[in-house]
Amino acid sequence: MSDLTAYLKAKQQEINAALERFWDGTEPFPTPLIQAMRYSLEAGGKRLRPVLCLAASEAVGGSDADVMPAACALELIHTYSLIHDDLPAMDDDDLRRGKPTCHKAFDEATAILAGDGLLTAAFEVLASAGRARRSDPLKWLEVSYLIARAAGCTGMVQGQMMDLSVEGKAITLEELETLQQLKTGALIEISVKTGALLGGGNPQEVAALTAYGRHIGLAFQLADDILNVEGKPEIIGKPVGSDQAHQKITGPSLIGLEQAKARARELVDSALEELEVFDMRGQPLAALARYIIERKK
Ligand code: GRG
Repeated sequence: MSDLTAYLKAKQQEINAALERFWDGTEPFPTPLIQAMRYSLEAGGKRLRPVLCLAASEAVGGSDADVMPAACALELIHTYSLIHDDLPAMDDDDLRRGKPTCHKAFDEATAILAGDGLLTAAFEVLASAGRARRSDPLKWLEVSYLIARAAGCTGMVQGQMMDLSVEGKAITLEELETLQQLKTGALIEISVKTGALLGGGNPQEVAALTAYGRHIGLAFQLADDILNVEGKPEIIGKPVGSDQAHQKITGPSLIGLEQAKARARELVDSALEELEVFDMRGQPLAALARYIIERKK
């Protein structure tokens, strides 16, 4: 795990430096909107999605620079989704990443707009990469399309809607996994896939890494649900037990804690099998897959 800790730290620093450059273009507007966007983006997230994007590029022999705009776009989208998810109309949470949620630190209207600003910024970053000198615009067009499909009404936003609409209803494990694949898994899967594509992976490599991403996406949500049962609030940065209090259907509530853990392990094993063709270059992805279910926050 200590190797992974060093790897994560190095990649997080690189990603944070790249994200920092986005604000240069906003200098004429030092408003509460920009402050709220920065507040949430810089609140101490793990940067898991961009790290996965970079690690997938590495696995196929690409560089971090090849994929960095996509990595940044994924974190911008992820942060927007958390701000909106915390709003009173959705989960109504007061704490995120150990700090007051965006609408608590600012106000509701500013938080809605900060989310809108971050989502739009993601596609600005992708389009900027496509129009930069020496870039292949079609490659960035394809990646923008794939990310839009994974984030919007055919992916994460659809999953969030399904999550709201099943409240209080009985659903099967299969239905729960479909919902969770969209809500959380789609963005994780596309993080890995875009890394593989932009890093120059061949079709077989892209397919294997996409399957890896799908497995760890589901495992990640299960791990999150498990942490909501037995995590430590001081480490997670928010209270635990909220799923049970809201009678939310989760892996642990549907099949029990031990079965949910076993399912998460099974998913990670399937993800690891997809990495067998990647030799040493797939090691960071293997460590990340294990980390997803071993993490404490
Ligand atoms: C509001 C459109 C819209 C979508 C929200 C992803 C999501 C959909 C809501 C988040 C709800 C939630 C807590 C889901 C569990 C999985 C998850 C996304 C956890 C947070 O991601 P981490 O652990 O967060 O990567 P950090 O803070 O490390 O970036």
